[in-house]
Amino acid sequence: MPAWAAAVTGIVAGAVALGAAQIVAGLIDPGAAPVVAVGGVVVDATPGGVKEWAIGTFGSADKPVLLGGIVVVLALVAAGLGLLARRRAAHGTLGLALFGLVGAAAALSRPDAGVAHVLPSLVGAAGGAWTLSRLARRAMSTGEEDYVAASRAAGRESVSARAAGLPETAAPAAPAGDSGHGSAPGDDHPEPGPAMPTAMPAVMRAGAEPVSPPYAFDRRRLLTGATAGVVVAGVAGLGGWLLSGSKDAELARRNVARMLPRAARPAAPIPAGADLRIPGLAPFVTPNAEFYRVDTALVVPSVDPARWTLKIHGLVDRPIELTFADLLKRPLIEADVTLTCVSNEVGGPYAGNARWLGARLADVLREAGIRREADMLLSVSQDGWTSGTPIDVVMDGRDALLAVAMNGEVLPEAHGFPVRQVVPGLYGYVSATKWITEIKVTRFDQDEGYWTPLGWAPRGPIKTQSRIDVPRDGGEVAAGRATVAGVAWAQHRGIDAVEVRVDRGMWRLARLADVPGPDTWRQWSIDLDLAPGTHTISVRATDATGYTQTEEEAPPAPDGATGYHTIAVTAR
Ligand SMILES: Nc1nc2c(c(=O)[nH]1)N[C@H]1C(S)=C(S)[C@@H](COP(=O)(O)O)O[C@H]1N2
Ligand SMILES: [Mo]
Repeated sequence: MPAWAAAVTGIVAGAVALGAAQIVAGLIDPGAAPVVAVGGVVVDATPGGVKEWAIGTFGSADKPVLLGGIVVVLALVAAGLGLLARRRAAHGTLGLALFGLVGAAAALSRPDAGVAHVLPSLVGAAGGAWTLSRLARRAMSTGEEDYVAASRAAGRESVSARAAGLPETAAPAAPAGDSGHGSAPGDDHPEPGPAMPTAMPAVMRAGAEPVSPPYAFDRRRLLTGATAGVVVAGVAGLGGWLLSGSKDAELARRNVARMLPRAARPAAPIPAGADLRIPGLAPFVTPNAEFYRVDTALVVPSVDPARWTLKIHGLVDRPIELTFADLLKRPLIEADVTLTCVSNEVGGPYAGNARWLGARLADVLREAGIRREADMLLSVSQDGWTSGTPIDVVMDGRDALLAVAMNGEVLPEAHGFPVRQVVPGLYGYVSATKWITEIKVTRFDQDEGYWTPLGWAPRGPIKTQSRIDVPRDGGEVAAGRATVAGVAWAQHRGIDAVEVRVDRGMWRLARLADVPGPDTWRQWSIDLDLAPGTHTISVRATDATGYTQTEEEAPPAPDGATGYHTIAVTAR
């Protein structure tokens, strides 16, 4: 078999392996799929800086990019296995078995794994090994089968295979790869005629010298087999994807939608003047579908609210375990809170504002009785991710919530269904645990949240920031009057002023939109006269403590970016 053909058998076997694994994972848990499990291990093992670089470079496409990268690497390895198997079939099987074990080990190592999580990888490896040997045999068996047929024909009719009009590939000397095979594709099992012997080739029974079967490579048979393999892999992969789709979770979300009580303390209506409705400016309320998403979960953890519990333990007088029904029985409050990610660059998109409905975290903690020495809540998500939140912040009266709804809808799966934390004023990595299942009351000198050992600050208060949304950086405007607008935030302190300057000139005060309280971002706008030419426009905000943003530029790590958002526009 030529090398390229061996590589093709390897790649197709790899595809079948992944497809088979996917469909088994679809039945068990999408997180048990080997690519996802290995991806998860890679994410957790990747240094923080690289992760942040990935989030910064690929944005919300970071997960598809990683999964795509893993698939490319796997394809190369699979091609290599095909080449190995060309030398010795056992090597291919061994290689696939090894990969099955790696996938199984990765799946088992995930924090939410059960023993069944090894199955997708093992079934996949078995399917891959079978495909590899099958394909290799198929690509090389033409000669054998035709030889058999020819021998039978010879035995019966005493004529040579050639004279009987059999394909040229029957001849041992047929040029590899270019055998004008005459049969139709898929005609791999010629029906024996009624008179044909069904056991040994006639030539052998006739006592002719045993000739080793004339193996020959048949490109067409390889390609039809490979196509079939790719189709099987595709169908299996798609089936697995559909199976693992969020059908259960969607159903659960609909059930929860019926259970959701009204807020015991509804939020005041959002002031009409909160949204300046300027095209291109982020709307005051971010629609759920447009809300930024940042997390380490390659597949969204699916949590059954009927089985969900929240354990609160550690430095408490009375450990408690709440069910979802328990949570909904509590008085729920509504709060408008803007979430922000610490990895947001100045001017970046990782901020969003929503109306959350949830139980007060402080009340729940008071029932558990927090010990004096405790200063941190280590909240744990279903998928093992953790976040360390300062207790004093949660207990100071702000609307720190165990949230169950977002903008009047049950929490979307990607945003933490069924329950997540929301704490105004803290970056998401130290507060906004999605798919939360556990809170360990502990101390900063004893425990660390997920990102802290990766170089991020243990505590993450949100820094005062402002952003220009309109006009777009690098865009063009008509010379003369131009509206410049954006958002500014300093959660739980509130924004008191926003200033804008053009070409490093004088700072001018922008007009501020209304806000329902200090926990959301605040829109602003200003009309400027822009002479023809290219200009830079900068913005800075002052919060209600009187602090004005620093011009000093700092990267997101370790505790949030600083500096003025500055854009360039050309007026024509
Ligand atoms: N379980 C879990 N919760 C998580 C994270 C995560 O990786 N896993 N990321 C946090 C970070 S860094 C941020 S900024 C917010 C983002 O919330 P969103 O995706 O709903 O916008 O979720 C937080 N909650
Ligand atoms: Mo974040």
